[in-house]
Parts: sequence; C-alpha cells; structure tokens
Amino acid sequence: MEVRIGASVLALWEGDITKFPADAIGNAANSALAGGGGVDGAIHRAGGPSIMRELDLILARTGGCPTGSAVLTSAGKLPARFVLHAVGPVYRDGRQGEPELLASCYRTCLRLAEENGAKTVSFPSISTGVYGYPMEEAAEVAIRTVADHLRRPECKIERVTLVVFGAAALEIYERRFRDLVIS
Ligand code: AR6
Repeated sequence: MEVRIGASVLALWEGDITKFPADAIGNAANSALAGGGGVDGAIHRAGGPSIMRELDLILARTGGCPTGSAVLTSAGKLPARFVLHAVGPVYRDGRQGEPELLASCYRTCLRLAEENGAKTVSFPSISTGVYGYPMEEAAEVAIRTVADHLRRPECKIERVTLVVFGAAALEIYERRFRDLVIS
C-alpha cells in the first residue's frame, strides 16, 4: 500500500527491514547505543560489527543519544548507505510526553537523512516492541509525522517506507494509513 504525498511517496511494507533496500534504514535503538534485541539485534547481525564500532565512537564523544533523538552511522553489509539509530520512548501511560518523543524520533531521522543526501528511508515501528508503545497509537504518530514531513515543499526525501513486522501490525498500520493519508 502506498500513497503520493507532495512530490514523495509514503509506503507500507511487511517484513524484515534488514532485507529492504533503502538509502537510510531506521533502527529502534536505546540511549546507551548498546545494541539489543528486536530490530536493533537484527540490524547489527545483518550489518556486521562496523556499525557498533561507529556507535562506540559516537558514545565516547557524546555520552549517548537522548530519547526522542537519533544518530547516524554507515550501514555495513546492509542494503543501505546509512542506519538512523532512533531512541524511542518507553511507553508508560501515554501522558509522559510519549507521542511527542516518538514523533521527534521520526523527525530527527528524516532531517539526518536529508542532511546526508538520502532519498529513500525505511522505518521500523519504533517503540512498539520491548518499549511497549501500543501499535495503534504508534502507527498514528509514525504516519502523521512522516506525512507532515513529506508535505513540506522543501522536502528532499523521495520515498519513505514504514516496515512493520507481522500480519497483525500490518493490519493496524493499513487501517491507520487509510484513515490518515488515503481518505
Ligand atoms: N524488521 C522490522 N521490524 C522488526 C524487526 C525486523 N527485523 N524485528 C522486530 N521488529 P523493538 P523498541 C519490530 O523491541 O520497542 C532493543 O533491545 C517489532 O515487532 O525492536 O523500540 C533496543 O536495543 C516491533 O514492532 O524496539 C532497545 O533497547 C518494532 O520492530 C529496545 O529494544 C520495535 O520493537 C527498543 O525497543
């Protein structure tokens, strides 16, 4: 499923994000940039050790990455030039600034992608695994935030693909996608 927004395309895809070619691949990381399970584990396994070496240098320089922000590395053996390591919020009750922090992850990644000349970007559903963000609410934030970015006349990104894992997540994203950007 995909839709044209301004001069760009927003698409949905189900599957393993490490198999999906894009100039920049989003990751759901943690503020210690320490690697982990879920999509983070898959990205490091598929990309190889060079990604963690770059993150270690960033960590030494900055002390980590705050929630709601992101850092960029190269992509090792992944079918991409860059990985955008975003730190999503841990979901508590939705009233601790989670939606704004989650939106800020997507915005920061898109800005970093543009600054580095990436034209195509893929994102996993940040925060919806270990960090417990309800899929329905996270889908709304992801779709709205990316669509808002693509609508800006100065947007340089040509295609963003939201890559979700599993049929249940796809169904939720498709429903929100129809409500928010197709109808
Ligand atoms: N491709 C696409 N999506 C995936 C993949 C994959 N290969 N694997 C999992 N997902 P999570 P978080 C989906 O837990 O909630 C890590 O340990 C998954 O189904 O990866 O932001 C980090 O190091 C879910 O919908 O990220 C952090 O410590 C979504 O990706 C912490 O987990 C995000 O799930 C971050 O937690």
